[in-house]
Formats: sequence, C-alpha cells, structure tokens
Amino acid sequence: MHTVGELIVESLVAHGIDRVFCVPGESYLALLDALYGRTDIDTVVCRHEAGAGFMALADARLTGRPGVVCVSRGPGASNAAIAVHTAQQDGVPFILLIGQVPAESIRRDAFQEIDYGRMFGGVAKWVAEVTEPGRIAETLLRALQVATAGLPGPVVIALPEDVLAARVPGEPVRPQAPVRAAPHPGDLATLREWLAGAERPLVLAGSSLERPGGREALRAFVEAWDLPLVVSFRRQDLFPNAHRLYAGDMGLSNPESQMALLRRADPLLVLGARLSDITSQGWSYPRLVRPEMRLAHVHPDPGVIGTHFAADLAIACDPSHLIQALGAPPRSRRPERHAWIDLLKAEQRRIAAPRSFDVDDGVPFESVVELAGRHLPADAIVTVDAGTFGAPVYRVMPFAPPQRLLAPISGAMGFGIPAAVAAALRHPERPVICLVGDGGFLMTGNELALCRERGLSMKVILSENRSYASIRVQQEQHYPGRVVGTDLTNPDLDPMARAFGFASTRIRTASELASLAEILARAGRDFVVVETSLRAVLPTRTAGP
Ligand SMILES: Cc1ncc(C[n+]2csc(CCOP(=O)(O)OP(=O)(O)O)c2C)c(N)n1
Repeated sequence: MHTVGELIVESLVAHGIDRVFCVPGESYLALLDALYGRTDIDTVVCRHEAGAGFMALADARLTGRPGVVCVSRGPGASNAAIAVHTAQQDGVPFILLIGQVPAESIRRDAFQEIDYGRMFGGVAKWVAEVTEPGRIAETLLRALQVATAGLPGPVVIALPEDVLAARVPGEPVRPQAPVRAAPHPGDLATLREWLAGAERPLVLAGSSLERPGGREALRAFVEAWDLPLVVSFRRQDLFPNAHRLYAGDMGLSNPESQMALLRRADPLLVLGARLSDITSQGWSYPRLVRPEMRLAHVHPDPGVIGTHFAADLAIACDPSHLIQALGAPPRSRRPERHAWIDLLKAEQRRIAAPRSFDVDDGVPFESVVELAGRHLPADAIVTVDAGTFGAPVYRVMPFAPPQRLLAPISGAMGFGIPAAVAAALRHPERPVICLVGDGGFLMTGNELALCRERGLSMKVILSENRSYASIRVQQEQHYPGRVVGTDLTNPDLDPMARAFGFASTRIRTASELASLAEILARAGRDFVVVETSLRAVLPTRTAGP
C-alpha cells in the first residue's frame, strides 16, 4: 500500500522525471512528504509559483520530458497560471499538481477553493480532480499521455489533501508506448516529387523538431535535398543561422521585402510547426484559406493541420519520421534553385546586419546583443525575457546547435531569469546567459536565490532603460508624447545583484562594452547592468508645426 502522494512521485520517477519545482502549501503535505529523502528526484524550492512554473517549462524544453510543478490551492494555483498559459502557447509538456481542499469540502466555496476545471478549462489540454484515491493511476496515465502527445501542452491535476494522504493498493504508472503514425506512401511519393522538381521550395521548421535528434535530422534533410528554410517564431536554435540554407525566422513583423520573396515559394513544407498567429504573420502567410503555393503540412498533432490554411498534403506524424521515410533525394538537381537560395540568404543577411545608432541617452541594446553574439560559447544556453531589448536577439544573434535559445513564445514577461536558473541546474557544465529588461527582472528575479543555494553559475545581462519600453514604443506610435504607465523608477540594481551572490558590473557607455566579452568568457556568476538607450528603440518623432 502506498499513499497517493507516493504513487505520484513513483510514477513521475518511472517516467524519467528527476526534478520537480514547488512552493510548499499545507494543502499538499502528503505529496511533499513523498519527496522526503529521495535521491532520484530533486525538489527545487522556489520563491513564487510563476518562477517555479517558468523553471519547469525551461527544464521540459531541455529534457523533452514534462515539467512538473507542485503548488498550493487558490493563491498558489493563481500564481502558477502564467505557466499554464505559456505551456499552451509554447507547446511544452507541463503538469501542474495542485493541493486541493479536502474532498468533502469541494464545491462548497471552502477556504482557498477554486474549481480548476473552470479556471483552466480554456487553457489546459486537460484538467482533472482526483476525488477517489483509487483513480490516481488512471489519472496519471492520462495526464502524462495528454501532456506529451501530439502538440504537447499543460495538464492540471487537483489533488484534495486527504486524497493525497490516503493509502491505496496498486503499482506506480509505467511509461506506455509512444503514439507513432506513419506517413501515407502516396503522400510520400507526391512530396518527393514536389521537393525534387521544385524551383523555389521552402521549409518552415518548428517546435516538433526540438525533440532529441530533431535538429540533426533537419540539417541532414535540407542539406541532402538542397532546401532553404525559415524557422517558426523564436525557434532560431533549430538550425545554424550562418548556413547558406538558413533564410531567417517568422518574427513579430517580417519586412515586406522578405515576405514578397517568401510568397514566391512553391511548395511550402511546414515541418513540425503550427501556422499560428505570429508564425503566419497574422494569418497572412500563406494566404488564408487557400495558400498561393502547394502546401504540405507535417505535424505530430492532426489537430493543428488544416485549421486555418488548406493543406494539399496533410501528414500527421513526427517530422523526424517523415524525413527518415522520405529517404535520399533523386540525383538530378534543378540548377535554378541556387539563385532562389541565394536570394533568400541575401535577404536574411540584410535583415541580420547590425545597425548603427546616433543616440546619446545610453547604449543601444542591439550593440550588446551583437557583441554577445560574437562571443557566444559554442554550447551556450541563452534565455530571453519578453521586452523590446529582445528584438535584436532574434535578428542578429547567430545561433547554431547545440546552442539553445529559450524564449517564451507566449511573450510572457518574467520567464528569462527562472529559465536561466533551471538551465544552470540542468546543465551546470554549459554557459547560461540570461537577457532581461528592468521590467521583467523585477517580476521573477527573486528566483536568483537558487544560485547561491545550489552553487549555480550564469551571466545576467540586464537592459536598464527605466521603462516598459516595449509598450512605450507602441504608446508613442498611437498616443505620441502622452507617456503614462510606462516609466520606471528602479531600485539600485547593483547591490541587489550582489545580495544574490553575483559580481556586478555596470556599463554606461558603448566604450565600456568591451568588458562584456571578458565577462562572458569567464566562469562564475556575473550580473551586468547596461544603461540602455531608450531613444534607440522609440519611433523618431517629426517636429510638430
Ligand atoms: C506578464 C506580462 N505582463 C505584461 C506584459 C506586456 N509587456 C510586454 S513587454 C513589456 C515591457 C517589458 O519591459 P522591460 O522588461 O523593461 O523590457 P523593455 O521592453 O523595456 O526592453 C510589457 C509590460 C507581458 N508581455 N507579460
């Protein structure tokens, strides 16, 4: 006989989950107790449930296994909600375990009670509440399956405190066979024909290739078939950006000159990406609902194919399996394709070229990114928070696997620091660099406390422009000169960094930037505050009459 809490922990361990993130609560003491003294699963104690959630998401992206978070009911679950939303938008396997009020109090508006089915119903892939201890195994089985299958995402399980402590017979849940679907032979033959004969083919690669082996499979495939590619929103680390076949990314707003080129592609092979809002440029690329080119959409989840754009080939399978099944290309090549590849590459190079700025109110953050990009260690993990400082990262930082980019597809502020902490915990042997704004840092920066506790190293580069600049930029566009709600008065960040056990450096001018290369090259904890130019990102205002 095990307690339900013990069965949960044993089942997680059986699935290779070796770390959980938590903020404790009286509502899940029996689950916490099941973690006591275990050496096969690490309990990471966080300072805020949003931080715990972001850490679990970053860890899941690095391991390919579900990120697991344990939180208390009501307030704890509310704090964790941002991670549920991010898991959904980012397509990351995630399990939120919530201690719930005792089973007999459920739906009585008990202290800190929430009906999680209603709260998370529209965001999570599945929400369960275990009111019968004997049903824990089936709940876990389904939760692990739903979180990881097809398009991965968040699952929420509410666990009444008395249910967690109840003793039940039964074994922990063991991993079941992964769902595998094979492409139809006729579709494979058609796709081979298209790819071999096309003058202007294009691959759009996305998150399903983030799985182990995915990057290698993608590179071998596009090189063998001579196919240029773009990556979906914030997935620059899927493919070497300096490669002749890399044609850029689908970002917040791609330049019209590039879009004009991409519209000439035929066929478009969407490989493991969703044609979601930003990747599809607000559902304008390809054309809604009947694309201007032949469209082949390959994704493990049939639910994301054909939902906005009519596909000519709709193939529901793992893109790595499709690549394998396509096999080697035919020998004959189309010479016209080289001109197409060169055109795409020239446009990508033009977009990635660093710009110069004529500003005197601080260092343009783009210069910081450009320099950091030139000194990025070959196995670096870069985490990026949401904010305007991040824009140049996606344009000019030349990622190449095995380097990793962990940035929230959801655009959630507060992701950068917890993600970096989780990355440093997972890969203490790799350099971890976090890029964050002064707004995002003060949302979840408290999670740096773990660096001292666990002896973690990382570099934080903070853009201090004393503004929620991302919003200020848009405010200036829509309400010129009417600044409200976007200015920030900061605490003194340098002693704050030192209090967390970091060496602090302040960069005030472009001439002081050179020290950054040296900081990136050394081991240890460094916190670099860059006094960033706001004017470099604001729209230029023409003088009024
Ligand atoms: C949790 C959350 N709250 C609010 C927003 C809206 N938002 C997007 S960027 C941004 C400002 C970010 O400021 P900062 O971190 O200082 O970076 P900057 O834009 O100044 O470079 C805000 C408020 C968001 N994306 N996420």
